[in-house]
This record gives sequence, C-alpha cells and structure tokens, in this order.
Amino acid sequence: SKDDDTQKESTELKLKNKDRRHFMSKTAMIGAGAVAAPLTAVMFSSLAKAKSEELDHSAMVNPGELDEYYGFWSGGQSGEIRILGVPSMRELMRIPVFNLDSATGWGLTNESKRIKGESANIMVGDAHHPHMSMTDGRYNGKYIFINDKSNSRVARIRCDVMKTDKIITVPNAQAIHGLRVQKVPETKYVFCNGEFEIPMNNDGKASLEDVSSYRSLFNMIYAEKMEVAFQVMVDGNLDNADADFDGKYFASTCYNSEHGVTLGEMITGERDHVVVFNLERCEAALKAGEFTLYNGNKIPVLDGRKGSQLTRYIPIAKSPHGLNTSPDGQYFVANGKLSPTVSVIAIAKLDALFNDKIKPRATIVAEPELGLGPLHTAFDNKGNAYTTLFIDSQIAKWNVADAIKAYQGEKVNYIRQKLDVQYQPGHNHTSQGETRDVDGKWLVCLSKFSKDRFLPVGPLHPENDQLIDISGDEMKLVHDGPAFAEPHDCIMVHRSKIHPKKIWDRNDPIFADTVAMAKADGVDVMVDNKVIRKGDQVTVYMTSIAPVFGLSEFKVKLGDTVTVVVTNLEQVVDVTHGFCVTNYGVQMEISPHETSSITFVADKPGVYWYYCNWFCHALHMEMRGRMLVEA
Ligand code: CUK
Ligand code: CUA
Repeated sequence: SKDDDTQKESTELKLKNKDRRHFMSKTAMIGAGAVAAPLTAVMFSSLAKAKSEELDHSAMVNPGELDEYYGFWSGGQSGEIRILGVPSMRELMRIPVFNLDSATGWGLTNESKRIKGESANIMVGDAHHPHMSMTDGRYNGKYIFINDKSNSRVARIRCDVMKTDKIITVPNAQAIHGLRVQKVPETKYVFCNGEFEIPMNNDGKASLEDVSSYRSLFNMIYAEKMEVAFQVMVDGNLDNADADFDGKYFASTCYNSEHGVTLGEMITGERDHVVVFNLERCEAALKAGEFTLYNGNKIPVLDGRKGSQLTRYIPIAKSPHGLNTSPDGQYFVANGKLSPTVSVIAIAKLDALFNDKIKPRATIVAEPELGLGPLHTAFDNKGNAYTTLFIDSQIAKWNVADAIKAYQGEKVNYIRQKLDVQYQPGHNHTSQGETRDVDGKWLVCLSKFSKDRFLPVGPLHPENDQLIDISGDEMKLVHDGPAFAEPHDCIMVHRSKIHPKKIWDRNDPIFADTVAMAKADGVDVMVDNKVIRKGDQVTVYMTSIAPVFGLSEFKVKLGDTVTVVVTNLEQVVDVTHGFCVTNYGVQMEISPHETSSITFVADKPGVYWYYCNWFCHALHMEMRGRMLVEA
C-alpha cells in the first residue's frame, strides 16, 4: 500500500540522516577541536587518532582520496578483467582480455591481434580466476594471469601498463578452469586445469563415444615464456587448484571420478578426490622422457592417473569445488559443494603420503561441517577461515585449529560466526589472503544473485559484490556493489606492490612490431606523416597531438587494404587520443607515447571522416580529417 511505501521511505530517510548526522557530528567535533582554545594538544591528538581509526575501518574513501588496495576482478563471460579500488569498490579500469572492446579497439588493432595469436578471430571468453605472480609467497606486482574456460585459453596481463600482453590456447585440453600460480620460490609456473574430459587424440578418428578414453589434464605453463611446459593426465575432472608455500606440491579438486557424461552419472559415487601433484617428480619424469605426445603437437603429457608416482588421490566427499591454501602454508582446504563439509589436508603429511608411509585419508586433519553448499574458502591472519555457503546464502567464519581439535574428538565449537549475504555466494577473497602478507582486513563476497538489493533493471540482474570488514571479532557487511556479468573471483593487492607507468615507454614490446614495420618503410613514427602504397596495400602513418592528427586527409582506392598507424606524441599524462573512421567499424585508443594500428578494407567509396573519439582538448570535436576513397 501507499502508506507502507511512505513509511518504508521515511525509515530509509531516517537511517540515512542518522548515518549522515553521525558522520557530520564526528567531523564537527574535529573541526571544533581545531579552533577551541581550551583543548590541550594531547586531547586534540587523541581526537585526531579516533578519527583516523574510524576512517581506517571504514569503507568510506572520500573524493580525491586513494584506495588502499587494487582489486582485480575477473569478468566471467564478459571476458575481461576489472580493476576496483578497495575498500571504496569504485571501478578504476577495465582490461579487455578475451573480449572485443569498443573503447580501446582490443580485438581489432593489429597489436591486440598479434597478442591473441591463433585465437585472434575469437571475440568471447569466460574468465574466472585472476591471480598475480609471486616471489616467496608474496605478490610481486608483475603479472596477472587469468583463464578462459570457454576457449581453453590462458592470458597474462602486464601490471606496469595494465594491458594483456600474451594469450595462449592450451592444446590437448578443453575448458581451462581452475588457475593459480606457483607461490614459492617464485612464479616459474602458472598451472591450470582442463576441466572437461576429451579423447587424448581429439581428431575425430578415434571412437567419439568411448567415454573411458576421455581424460582431463593438469597443465603447467612457463610464466615468463607463456608456453605450456608439460601436462599431466588424471582420472576424473579437475576443477579448482592451488599451490603450497614450499614449492613442492600443487593440489586440485577432482569431481566425476565415475567418468560420467550426464549429470546423473557424474554424482553416483560417494567419493571424489583431491589430486596432489609432486613437482619434483613431474620434472624428473619430464627429464627422463617419460611422456607421450598427442594431437601432433610437441607438448609432453605425463601419466598421473591413479597408481602413478607423480600424483596422489585423496578421497573426499563427492563433487568438491574450491581448493584454497591457508596462508600459513599448512593446509589445503577442499570445499565440499554437495557435502556440508570442507576437508583440511595437512601439507606437512604429503611427503609421507608420496613415500607410501601413510594412507591418503591420513593426511586429512579436519572435516568441519559448515552448512549447505560450501564453495570457496578465504583466510585471515588470525587462524580463521571464511567459507561461502552457496545454498545457505551465508559466509561461515570458522577457526582452523579448533576444527582440527574437534576432528580429534574434543568438544569445541569451531564456528565463530555465520553472516547472511545477499545472495548465493560463489568465491570470496580476503585482502592479500592467498599470500604471506594476509592482513585480515577485508573480505569480498561475490554473490551470484542480487534479487532485491538494487533498483530493478529488467529480467537480467547484476550480481552483488559485498565488502565485509573482518578486522574485528565479528564480520560486518559494509558495502553492496552491483557487478555486470559475471565476476567469478577476485584478489586484493596492497597498492604498495604495484607501480603502473604514467605514459608508454617508446620501446614497449606491445607495439614494437608496428614500429619495426614503420622503420622498414623508412618512417619515424614520432615525426613522420606519410602514406605508403605497395600495390593495393596502403599504410597511413600519422602522429596525433591535441587537437590535430598529423594528416588532415589521405586518399585510397576502393578495395585497398588500409593500415592506419597512429602515434600519440603527448608528453602530458592522461591525454589519450582515439582514431575512429565513421561508418567503417574502425576505432582504437592511443595513449601518450603509444603507437596503435588498425587494418581494414576500403570497401565503401566516397568521403569518410575520421575523428578522435577520446575527449582530449577544447577542440576535440575539430580533431578530425577525411579519408577519400576513390571509386
Ligand atoms: S568457479 Cu565460479 S564460483 Cu569457476 Cu572459481 Cu567457484
Ligand atoms: Cu584527440 Cu580527442
């Protein structure tokens, strides 16, 4: 009814006013303190301290203030990465990766096509797991790696420019899903799972129906070269993975040990596994040549199926999902999904397991029951874990040491708190929580449904990324953040770890091939404005400096293949130009000291204006020229 609505509105208003009054009165006190003569310096400084403490635990980042953390969010089926400031949850940037991006021309420019390589024609992706390279178990600020489940790819983002610089398609595998990095001594390998099982030689010649020949692969990729180093064949479907803090073991959850192809077949068994990979033994097998090649490529595939010396299979409740290493380096935690439990594996017992001194189940030191649908677990720096409960729509905070005591039969309650989240959480992540620098300040919960939390925007709803303050004894929900389809996972990296460039280095490898092409044409892109024709191949070199392009017109013939190379000469930070040809579907970004290029066929005769589509100057509208296409 209308009355109800009015009442609801006035309650909301009161709440807002109360918050506002609260905030203003604190501010007013500080303000008064500064001018009130009777206040002693000590009193004033304690007031100032109270204020700064309040701000420390607040998600409020005032206009002009900077966030403490960079958050890297996956973009799910949008195929991109987003950078958020935490705790403000302001979106700072989008990094196109597997998708086509209208603003930057990613997917259209020659530079991005070279980086996309053999998958340059694919404009979609499903990006789940962004993780930063590490040195000695700490983020080193160099790269972010991310998987593309939909096209079996892995990409690398350079954090000095926040652009994608390598993309590879992983051979022999399908649906690259769980992805993490080696933490210690450094990220030599990025590893990822081929989730879907396929015939090892997937050439259509072997039986397509014989499911028993299908396999799922664990993939090890050299982080610097971005080449697949080797693959390990396993039993069952790999899901999520993580690494230890000793540089010895990698673990992955594994479902469908039944080798089923329908849902019913995949969940008949009571148990599935965590598969643990022994790096030293894998590298030794590789050296000894104990591998097989498939599909006519050169990637060595090791045999890690049950009974292999390279792996161990630890039975746990069926269909597990997330796998997370505790930042003290002691445990792998496998999340039950269909089971209300998580299984805690003691990493210190893995040597004994690989030396056949103990049985696989003897590595499990706790199996706390947390609630319905545990998917992923995050950690603080005080021995607590935070597990998302998808079905219960909660986060369970639990104490790892107490869970271990309970498993040994002691009567202790390991559950610390359950917090309702809105709604149905998938991943969660704590600030620096997958590293030795875990600080127990913030927890982000990526809720898959938002339902009534935001203004309705049609049948498609945003997701809800919720910020939770975990610095005190209790979890406190402090912010709701709507997110477009569909972040799966995120990490939060302290701002002190990342040092982005303000303008491009002219020697940057991303456009080095374009500059080399110009040089071969006798063109210095920093100076020259020239049109070079070779048959029906026309290359147009031009500079840009606000508010003009180096060429106010160029002429081509109908049917020519035209490459436009634009170099931005701006020394001034933040003056990005664009190059856009009307009615030709051509546009791209050129940031200060960057060179970008784009190739298209002049398939429409007449006059076509090109213009700058990144606002750069009071005369930005006038920053344009004509492409004359002669019939
Ligand atoms: S998966 Cu999405 S909720 Cu791809 Cu990391 Cu668990
Ligand atoms: Cu240059 Cu707008």
